Amino acid sequence: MRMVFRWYGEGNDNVTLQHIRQIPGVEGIVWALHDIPAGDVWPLERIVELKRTIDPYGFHMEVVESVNIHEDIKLGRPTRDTYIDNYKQTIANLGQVGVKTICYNFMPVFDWVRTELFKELEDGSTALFYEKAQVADMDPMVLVRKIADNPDFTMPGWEPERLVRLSSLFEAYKDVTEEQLWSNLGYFLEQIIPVCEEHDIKMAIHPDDPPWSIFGLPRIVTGQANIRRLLSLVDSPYNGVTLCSGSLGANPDNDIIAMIHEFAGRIPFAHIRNVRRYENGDFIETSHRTADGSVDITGIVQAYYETGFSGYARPDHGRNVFGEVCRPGYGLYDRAMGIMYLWGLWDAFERSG
Ligand code: DNO
Repeated sequence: MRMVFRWYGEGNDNVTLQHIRQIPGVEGIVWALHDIPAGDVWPLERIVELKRTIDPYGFHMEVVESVNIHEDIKLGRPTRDTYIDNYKQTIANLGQVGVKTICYNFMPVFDWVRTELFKELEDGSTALFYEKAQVADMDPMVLVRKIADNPDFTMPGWEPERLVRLSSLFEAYKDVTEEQLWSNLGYFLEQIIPVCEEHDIKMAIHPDDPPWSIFGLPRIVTGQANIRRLLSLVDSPYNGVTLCSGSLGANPDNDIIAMIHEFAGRIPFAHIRNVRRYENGDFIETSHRTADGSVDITGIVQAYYETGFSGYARPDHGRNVFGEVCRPGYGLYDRAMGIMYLWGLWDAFERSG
């Protein structure tokens, strides 16, 4: 297990590289050029500039999260070929600074969705919360109007470019079935994976979060059978998955430990975090500790240990604790505690063989 830590970049993140360096066992920074719109090439100069910032702290930058996919690729529009060519160029540029894994997702329109950013837990800390009924009852067009009336309206994880022309996007997806989305994903991967092989960079798709359809949009990376299908679209070790225990864990039917065993060798990147599920389908993010949520983090780390996992891992969303001022889910303190828990489990499994 090679521990890495997500950082949004200077001026974009209150967490500093100096502080990240003080968390035991972190070897690399998970990064992205967050201001480059999906579909554009990531310029080599910008990548090298960031490398110069990170290098002095002794971190590698082998993991990128995310190079986002232009909606035209997901929609299978004729213009997709231009955006796929740009993606290939970005892969080549990333290869030049030693990137080994690209995390991405194939969720139409939205990335991760929550209904509350600072929901209070019983100990007074706050965490990201998802109220199922609120999203289920929300008319996407009401959402579109809300955004149009308030240009600053946003939700965590929503990349600004996805909000542009939201209503036309909903319109465009109206007739896109899950099968079409699968076929568009297959088309993309067939073109990208040979380029990844050439540059020794693994693609690692992130599961849909939450792992079910929202706002009537198709979502296809939601569970074990779907991930199996995804991996068979192009049967190469370069076509892999970011196994996110928090995203998949929102659905009680997902057996993450079974997935780690089945997909061993095809998981270049692990996101490890806990969620507490409620009977009505709501969920809240908790500390990483097994006892605090519904996901068996102990069993998950054990499964990684038993399958000889040598990929990258990062703690995922933390709670907001100790009054820290930070991006929701991405504070220093709770993610640092999460890392120590993960290492504690790992070291104990290693000791007992
Ligand atoms: C949330 C993240 C996701 C993830 C993307 C990958 O915190 O796990 O936003 O970065 O879905 O493309």
